[in-house]
Amino acid sequence: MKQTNWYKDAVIYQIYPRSFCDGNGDGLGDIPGIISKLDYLKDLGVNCVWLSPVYDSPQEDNGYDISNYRDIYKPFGTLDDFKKMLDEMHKRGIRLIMDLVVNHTSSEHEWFKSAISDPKSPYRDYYIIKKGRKNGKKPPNNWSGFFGEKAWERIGDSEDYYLHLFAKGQPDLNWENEKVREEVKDILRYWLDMGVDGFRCDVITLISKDQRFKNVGPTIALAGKKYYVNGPRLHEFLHELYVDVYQNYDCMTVGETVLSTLDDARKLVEPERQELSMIFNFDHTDVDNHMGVKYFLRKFNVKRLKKVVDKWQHGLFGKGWNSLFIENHDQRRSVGRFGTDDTKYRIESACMLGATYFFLQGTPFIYQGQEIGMTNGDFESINDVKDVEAHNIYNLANKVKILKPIINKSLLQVSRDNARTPMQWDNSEYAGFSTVEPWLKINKNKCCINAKESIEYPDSIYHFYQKLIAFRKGNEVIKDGEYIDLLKSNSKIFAYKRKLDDKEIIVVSNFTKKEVKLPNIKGLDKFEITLSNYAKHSLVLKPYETRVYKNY
Ligand code: TEU
Repeated sequence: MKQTNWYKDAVIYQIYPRSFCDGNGDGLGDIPGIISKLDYLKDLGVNCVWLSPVYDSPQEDNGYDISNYRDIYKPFGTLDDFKKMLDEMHKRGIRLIMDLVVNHTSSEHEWFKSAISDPKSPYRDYYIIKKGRKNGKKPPNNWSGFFGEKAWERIGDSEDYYLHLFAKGQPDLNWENEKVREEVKDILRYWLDMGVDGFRCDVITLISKDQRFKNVGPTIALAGKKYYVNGPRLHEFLHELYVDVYQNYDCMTVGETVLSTLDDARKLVEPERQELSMIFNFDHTDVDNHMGVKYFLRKFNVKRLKKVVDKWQHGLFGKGWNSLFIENHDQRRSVGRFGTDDTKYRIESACMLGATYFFLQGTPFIYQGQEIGMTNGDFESINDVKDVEAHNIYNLANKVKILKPIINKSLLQVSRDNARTPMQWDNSEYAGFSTVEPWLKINKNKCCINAKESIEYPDSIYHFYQKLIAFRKGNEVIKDGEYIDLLKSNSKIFAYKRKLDDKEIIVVSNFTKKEVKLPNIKGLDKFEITLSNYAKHSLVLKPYETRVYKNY
């Protein structure tokens, strides 16, 4: 089937189902809730949704632990609800991409239950099960995983262990086994045949493990990553999925590629290699931490951000396609981050960040609530957060003395639950999200930060996002133009140009809460301002002011 590359013209809205809208009054978001908000998404202007997992799951990691890939988690609805949602989205010109979580399953999946209960099970080899060292007293090697735990769990009192790079309830699949790959292809076809338009591929760069399962020397975190990130057969496995499945549908894939470098990314997205349509790189989410560890917070500096953006914009130009995002369900909220302010200048800040990333080359993603400037959760203690990652790290910090003060200080601030508080639809008791107490604490600021208010107020962040989306639509300069950083060494302003033949767009953003003199940008007097978060403009940029100029 002809691939139309529709994703290059998409603006994708991410829905985290348990926190979006509760349609049946049980405190948990669900599919009927999503259906009731589709007109809201259409009015915003997005034309694609990425839906975080809705499959059957014990929810140890909020659905990223799947126990049945062909059914829906009951509290979220039924398959019929899902089909209705898909149909209603398509009717509104909105495509749907699903989350594909196939590095691991849930430990409640039938395959895993069979694999561990019977050493002769045909499913034993679906997982990575190895004999421990010292007659089973020590795990097969010293690898550790993403949630601050050892990567191996002993199977009962046997000598065997299974590998889990995330929580214990998320055993890694053995992609060396051809049967596993065939199962994955069948799952893909099942959803594509139902009409879904593509997949966001969870931790896809972890699927191939170095089969020597070697020990590694001391490391701060993620011991063994050189053996399990971008493993030896990664590209071969992805190409196989493309050839056997993706190329038969007009679909797209976006890989979540933690720890990938630009060189890795090129290999993943160069169209002629036939692997993925695009990837999420996380370099910009690491500009405010040390050594890529989010708990080791570091003061933000816009020059570092510009450097990362420049690298990726040039690095993939003409070679592959970028994804653009500032939030997702694993990141804390963007407003209040990246040098911005989530109190006095919340609206200015949110609009400025929006304009700065929206006109880069690539497909923009908006995470639910970002379009109304939702802020981090107002958590007071670890008891307010539910995320398995936060609790595992908290327990680890309590065991490791030197980590304790660092983690205690940053845990609530960087917890993934900051992005997972219920969507604030209005000012009612449960924020219009539910009619009962929700699964996670609603932020008190629902009183003034909510979708209803944002829709009513003409100068809101929501209406600014509508304009960002409308301006991007069909704009060839934004889609295909080259990227030029205009003020590389300026430590307050992010300014870039997009250029296609003689058509040019310039974005100028003040990343500080102070007024800053507009620097001299050659030829700017011939441009006109087409979008801004301030009504009046002078030779001084106001706090968090952003201006989008064009010369045509
Ligand atoms: O995330 C992968 C991942 O690397 C994150 O766990 C990341 O390390 C962490 O959030 C940083 O704080 C994906 C999903 O997006 C995440 O929600 C899942 O928990 C994880 O995979 C396991 O499926």
